[in-house]
Amino acid sequence: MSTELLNEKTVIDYIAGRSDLNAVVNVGKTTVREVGDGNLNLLFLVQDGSNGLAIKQTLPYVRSDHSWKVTEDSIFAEARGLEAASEYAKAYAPRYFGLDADRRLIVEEDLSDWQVWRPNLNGRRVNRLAARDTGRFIAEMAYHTSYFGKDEQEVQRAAADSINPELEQITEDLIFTEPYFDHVHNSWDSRVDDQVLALRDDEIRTQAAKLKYEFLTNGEALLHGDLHTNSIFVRNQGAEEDPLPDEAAHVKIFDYEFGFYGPVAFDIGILWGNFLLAQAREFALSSSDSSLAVEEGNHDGDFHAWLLSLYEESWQGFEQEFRRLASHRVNRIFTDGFVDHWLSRTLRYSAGFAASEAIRRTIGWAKVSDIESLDGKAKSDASRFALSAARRLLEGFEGLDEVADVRRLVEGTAARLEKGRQGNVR
Ligand code: SR1
Ligand code: MG
Repeated sequence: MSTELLNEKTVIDYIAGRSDLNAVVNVGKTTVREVGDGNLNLLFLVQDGSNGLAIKQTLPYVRSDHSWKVTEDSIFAEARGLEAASEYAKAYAPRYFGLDADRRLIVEEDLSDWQVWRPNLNGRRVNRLAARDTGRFIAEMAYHTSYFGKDEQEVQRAAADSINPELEQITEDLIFTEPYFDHVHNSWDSRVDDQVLALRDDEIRTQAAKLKYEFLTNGEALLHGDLHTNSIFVRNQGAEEDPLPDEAAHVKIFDYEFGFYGPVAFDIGILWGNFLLAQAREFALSSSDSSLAVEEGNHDGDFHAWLLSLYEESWQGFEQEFRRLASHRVNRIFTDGFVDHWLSRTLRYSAGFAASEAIRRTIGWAKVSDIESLDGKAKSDASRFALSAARRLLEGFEGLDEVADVRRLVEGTAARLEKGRQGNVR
């Protein structure tokens, strides 16, 4: 039986009944808004003018398709992720007020003075050091929940406690299978038919299968599991003469319900896939015949260059932090050479997972506003860019040597498609 869902009125009664929460917000003065735009949850923001709380409750169905039933137990993954992030990557996590297992909800800090990253990217706003700090977040979680930072039995117990099979199944289907077949969840602009149909090919499926198998079998660390740019809050940068200090946290990571023990590269790859989607939008908007104007006050060239730098910035944030942490490793057989090997392998799979994410967000279920908010030719240009770069990453991820290769591949895609704007170049 499903849990009783809260609404904007009953959420106040709920807080009134919990002394730990009504000590934070004054229930006599609160306003409540349901602001969830994820697929699987309600999200209530409760504010009293000075303080706020966010209450996230799982839905028993997909918000946009109530006939698609989903377990409400993903709230336990959410709670595990929030708990781990609060312990290991505190600067980058919302303050966590705990799980109510019976009501299938968690309570966390209200971060409405931060901004969700994707709309900022869509609006061509630069968020300095957000990529670095997301990389650092991934490194903290990777080190502290894996065999690098814990002993073997601890990791194996934590992995067993973190299974999340129903939500993993969603990822397995939506990311790693459906886009490569004819499936009712798929849709796309008919101008990229050629690219979509070209994905239904055994060599491409073999590459997708390698990534799916890695996702299924490499349970090395507790992942976020859905680290796209709508799962990341970024911070107002302040005036140019008064920027956030470099050492302040520039991101807060939320929405942990897809978490499980999987490959660290999956979190990096989902992030990179979304950078690629932002680049696809940028490519479409930079077209001379685009009717969509660049937002006033933004330097197009600066934004473009910054966007291209995000793969390196996030990887360097990740690698530097991981190497710093991994200088103290629990497993003494893990030599420096092994750390180098692990990082190289993680880099390659990150590029592969980036391709999987970009493809599914372009043609599969659960699309993104980077492309969906475009119309006509701009939308098909963005789709073509995303599919073209992703295909090259999918074909070549195993041969990448360094993170700059990812940027070069994206730049090469832009140059190639620019030449063939009028043609049908893949
Ligand atoms: C049914 S949930 C669909 C998608 O939304 C989330 O963002 C995940 O990426 C999932 O695949
Ligand atoms: Mg989510």
